[in-house]
Amino acid sequence: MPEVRINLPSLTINALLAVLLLGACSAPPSPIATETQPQATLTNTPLPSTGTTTSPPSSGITSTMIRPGDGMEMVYVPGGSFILSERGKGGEGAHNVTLNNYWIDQTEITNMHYSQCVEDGVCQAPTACAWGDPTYEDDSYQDHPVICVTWQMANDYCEWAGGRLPTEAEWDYAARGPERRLYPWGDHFDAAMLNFCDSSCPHEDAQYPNYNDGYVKTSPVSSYPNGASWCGAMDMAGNVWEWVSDRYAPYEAIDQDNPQGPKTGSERLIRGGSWYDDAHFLRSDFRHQYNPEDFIHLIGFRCVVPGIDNEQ
Ligand SMILES: [Ca+2]
Ligand SMILES: [Ca+2]
Repeated sequence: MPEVRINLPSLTINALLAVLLLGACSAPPSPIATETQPQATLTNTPLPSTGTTTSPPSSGITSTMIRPGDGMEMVYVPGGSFILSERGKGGEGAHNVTLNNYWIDQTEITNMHYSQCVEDGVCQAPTACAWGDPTYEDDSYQDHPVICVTWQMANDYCEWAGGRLPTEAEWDYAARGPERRLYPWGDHFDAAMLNFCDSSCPHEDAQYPNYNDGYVKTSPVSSYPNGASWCGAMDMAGNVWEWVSDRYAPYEAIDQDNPQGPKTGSERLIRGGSWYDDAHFLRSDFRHQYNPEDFIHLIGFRCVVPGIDNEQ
């Protein structure tokens, strides 16, 4: 796997300042953002969707920004303190976590996004899959999440794009918010909010024989705008599982600032469930450890960029 060595940090911060704009993301997310923004994320020549610009102190839960490296639209997550625990509210290992501000990708990384990194000679093309079939070379799947990527392939992409994989805590907070929701939209499963294991699902234990969500496998990203999380992130439940940066270990009941996860361990974490999963695995607090060298048709990823205002 080639190392990613490009001088993005200083370039990225300046460039991000240049393209900062107020978007239509809100809590609950405005449908305007989902109607107007996804196309912008699929172009190789990303431009702000409005002419409105502002300075970093105005960044808030309603802000969006285009990442220059790959054209991905990101949503702003204001830092905060919250409780993490193994399951639900007040489970094992409950501890307080405090995060700085950050931006998280509005959608999973698509085949179109990923192809830019492959064409740059940095990323490995996901043309093989240990389980399932890759969609990377199928033009009709350009706006679907990239799949069949190992943890390292995901990590390489995010570094190439000028970001990094989210920590588990960052992913969790973007999905569940300060209210600590059990799903991005609330505390109860709602089949209308996501691409999950519906009536067309090939899983032998499919539990929803009478509900059709419209997709047998992956769906184009942002297909369920009503299922957006509090900060406007799409498909945090379902479509594909998402690699996060942390190695797996049970939570310890020790308060932490910007936790990075264990320093050792053979497994990494995936979060959010997929088109192959039911409500149990799709809960936003479900932690699933996985072999980081596996590349299957259920796992993709998204990236984050630290908030500029953290440095002021
Ligand atoms: Ca489905
Ligand atoms: Ca997902």
